[in-house]
Amino acid sequence: MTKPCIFCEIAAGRMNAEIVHEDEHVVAFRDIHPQAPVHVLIIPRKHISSMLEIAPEDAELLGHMHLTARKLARDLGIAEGGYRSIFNCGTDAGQTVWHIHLHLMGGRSMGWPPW
Ligand code: D5M
Repeated sequence: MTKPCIFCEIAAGRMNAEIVHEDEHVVAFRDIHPQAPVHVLIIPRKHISSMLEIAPEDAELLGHMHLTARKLARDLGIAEGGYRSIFNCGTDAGQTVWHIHLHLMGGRSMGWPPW
């Protein structure tokens, strides 16, 4: 039997996570290995394994993910100082969970480029 997708399990409420937002289309929860004082993952309820797999019909969903990041940045107090929102796509980019997730990070100053 194939292992269930952990982010689908979180979205379905079958696995614990510190949820900070949920609606019909997305769920947002604290990253288990935070890399910044605020580090949240925003995921679609729909299973999409990587950003290579997004389709034209997902455009509205992806826009909603970014609007959710903006809302959470304000709610969690990182909008003023600035925040980073990123998708890692594929192994070289550091993707480890194969269900797309938008990292929302803030609360400290960050360097560029990321290594
Ligand atoms: O990011 C995957 C991220 O997912 C990584 O920062 C850890 C986080 N993670 C993994 N499992 C969990 C659970 N169960 N709860 C919360 N956060 C989790 P990537 O871009 O794929 O490297």
